[in-house]
Amino acid sequence: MFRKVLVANRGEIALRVIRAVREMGLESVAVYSTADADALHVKFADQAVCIGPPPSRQSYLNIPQIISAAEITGADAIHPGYGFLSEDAEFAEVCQKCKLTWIGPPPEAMRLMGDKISARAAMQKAGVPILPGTGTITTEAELVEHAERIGLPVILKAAAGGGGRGMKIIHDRARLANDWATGKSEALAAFGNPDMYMERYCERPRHIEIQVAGDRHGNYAHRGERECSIQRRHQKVIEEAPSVALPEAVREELTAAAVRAISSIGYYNVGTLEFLLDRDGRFYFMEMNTRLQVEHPVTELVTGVDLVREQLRIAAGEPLSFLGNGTRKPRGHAIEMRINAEDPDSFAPWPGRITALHLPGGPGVRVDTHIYEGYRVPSNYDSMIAKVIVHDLDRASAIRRARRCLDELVIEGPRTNLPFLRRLMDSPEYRAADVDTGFVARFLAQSRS
Ligand code: MV4
Repeated sequence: MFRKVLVANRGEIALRVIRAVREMGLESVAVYSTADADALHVKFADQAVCIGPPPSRQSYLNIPQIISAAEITGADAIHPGYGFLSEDAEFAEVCQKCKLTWIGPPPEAMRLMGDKISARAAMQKAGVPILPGTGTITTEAELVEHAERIGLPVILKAAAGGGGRGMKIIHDRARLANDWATGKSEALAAFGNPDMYMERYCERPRHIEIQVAGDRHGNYAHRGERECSIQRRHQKVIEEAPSVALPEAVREELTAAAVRAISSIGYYNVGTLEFLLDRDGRFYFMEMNTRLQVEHPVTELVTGVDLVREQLRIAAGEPLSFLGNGTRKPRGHAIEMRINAEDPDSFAPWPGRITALHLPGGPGVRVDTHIYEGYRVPSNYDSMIAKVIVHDLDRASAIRRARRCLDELVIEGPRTNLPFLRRLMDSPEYRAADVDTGFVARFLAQSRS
């Protein structure tokens, strides 16, 4: 086991990782930008190193600065959290070259999954269902041929994209060439890679993801699904475990496919396979996230597994602490609500000082947050300032508990999405779990008309 872990992140996830590190009897090193000098992760860690000015490029994405911080403090492992450098295969390799244990998956698997075209090919090879689609489209003639073969509507996606960036949904043949051209230039600008591929467009799907983990001894396991259909512009707002939309037979197939997928690529550490679940209960691989996810706590609450501790154990060469697949049923129901400092109507970020704070508590309540009274939410980073996660016997009681927490939570200073969360949770569609990836957009359109 390594002895000192540098946490290359900020905010609530830096705290989450530092907590696991401390519980395992290890030392922690925080890194921070000058905008985060007053941040809790700096105070919680055993040591802290300033790595640069507020812009992420110059601090939390600055590989040489982070490696130097590890060397100066004698850290022997790096945990990247989520976002920032967490899916950067090159960073993982640099860590390894510098004799720092990378607390994450094999860089080759990160690269394979980072390219959505090679990811599709790998999944097909592993016998995981994918939607009818293509590789990189090279000519306009090819573009039209593929669209005719697959049938409209189709979706064009950037090979280097992910998380919904650079997608074009095409219902009309006349738009194909134009949207492809625009897509390519947007992809080139955003990712430095213009490659686009096509898939059949799946209408009103649910977004279901499977938590997986592998160790360095060839053990592979899943820890069930999360229902993540409640998103706004590809940002998840509410996540749950388990999904109430998944018939047991489909759950069995889906989790088995996810375990097949990671065993076929020799994946280790934790990861998530994202699937689209269509209206007929068929599922298709969408993408794999080779990192810990924001919504990991809902899985922790229904499985009792500490996923960050698991990551540290796996990176240290220890076997998975949970073997077997689906042998233990999820216990109860968990719901996570993301609290953002933003205008509740326009969703524009709303940085500023927290002047009053009261966090919810009581049975079955977990709050993962880095904010405190007097803390100033900087404008340089993500607007998510807290996650309220509840656990109860079943979905109906978990919703009541979640709703009670929203009433207890007081954040003064910046405006937050609390009013939006309350309205969402009070909607009949949410109550009935009658949701798909278009739910939030329809809900907003309706409440505005
Ligand atoms: C799709 C899709 C339907 N059909 N692909 C969105 C994020 C990225 N992971 C891929 N995404 C999707 N890919 C096919 N072939 C639907 C989504 C999707 C989505 C699309 C529009 C609006 C919201 C969405 C939320 C989740 C997934």
